[in-house]
Amino acid sequence: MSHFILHCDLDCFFAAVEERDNPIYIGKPIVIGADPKEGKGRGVVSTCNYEARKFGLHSAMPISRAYKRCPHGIYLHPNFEKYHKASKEVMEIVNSYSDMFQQVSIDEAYLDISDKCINYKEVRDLAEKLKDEVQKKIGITISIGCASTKSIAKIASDCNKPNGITVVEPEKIKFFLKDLDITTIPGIGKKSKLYYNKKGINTIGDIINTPLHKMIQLFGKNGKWAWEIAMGFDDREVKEFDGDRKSISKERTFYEDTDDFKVILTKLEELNNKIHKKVIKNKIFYRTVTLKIRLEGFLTYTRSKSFAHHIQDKNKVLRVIVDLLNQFSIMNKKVRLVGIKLSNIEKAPSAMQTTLINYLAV
Ligand code: TTP
Ligand code: MG
Repeated sequence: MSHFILHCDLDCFFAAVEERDNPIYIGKPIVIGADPKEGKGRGVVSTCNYEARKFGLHSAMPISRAYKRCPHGIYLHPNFEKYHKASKEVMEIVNSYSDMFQQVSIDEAYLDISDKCINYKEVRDLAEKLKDEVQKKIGITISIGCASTKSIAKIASDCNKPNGITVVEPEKIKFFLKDLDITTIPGIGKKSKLYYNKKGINTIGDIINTPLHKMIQLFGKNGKWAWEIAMGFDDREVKEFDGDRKSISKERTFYEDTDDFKVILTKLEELNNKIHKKVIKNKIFYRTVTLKIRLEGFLTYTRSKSFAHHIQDKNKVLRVIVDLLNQFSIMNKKVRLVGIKLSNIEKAPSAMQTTLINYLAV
């Protein structure tokens, strides 16, 4: 059976929700993020609309730099409640097109529609219908990539943004990929790009023309992954929780760096609650808890603690997090990001046995 996979990604998501709710913003540069304080603000841009992108603005750019480039923009504080509601509504629609659904972030999801379509014409029609339904019911646009693998679908969804559908049939994968910059491969960022470029690899076509053993010799594991993606090899399935996953984590950047312990702890509690919703839904047990902290200036630290046995206990995790946070000397620096990771994970039922053994051993 052919595989038909969609990758759906909302267009400038937070900004799109703001435009939807305030039509007077349409056509003007909208920037969501920290308060720019006329160029003196700290923190970063969460996202911006296409008008703002024309001035070179993008996600994660310091808000002070954004303000210098675009002082006449409309700067808005993020309204997460609103974005989460919109995300949930969109994801419900996406999920209604297939049960094989995997949400991977607030604004992107994969959908396996292999049993719903028999050819790429039908795949395109389904994607069109889905896109129209989201636009009509939620009032924001979505871009969709359609292909036989997750990685090609993801790369494709970015090719016709905003509000576009890109279908890449299996026999056209190499043609589609060959001129794209290597950073379109998820996992090759700005830093790796420099390294790849030094070795003469600029486009995905250059990877296609390099034998696998050479890619491994030059770039190790990352090279092998990049080569497989370039060749269109990717057998990862669309599933809500990948059983092969080694960890589950969540992190957040503060809109303004903070040294307020209460604010930091509240954010960690929020992250812990979110992780545990997933943990419970997917019957995950874990042994190790890691706290991640990034200070202003981008120094990042992690501290971990492991339990003797697998557990699934939100309160225990929070206690560990508080302990780890207390051990942490932040040297009068402000905190930019916090994260929690649960690792050494196991899925029920074998994990259930472990806890049963623990229970009996008590
Ligand atoms: P993205 O899908 O990366 O960006 P986007 O939807 O704004 O724009 P595009 O049209 O290119 O897809 O991220 C989704 C949302 O996540 C984004 O609207 C805001 C938030 N976000 C941040 O808060 N910080 C970040 O650094 C990034 C990349 C995203
Ligand atoms: Mg998006």
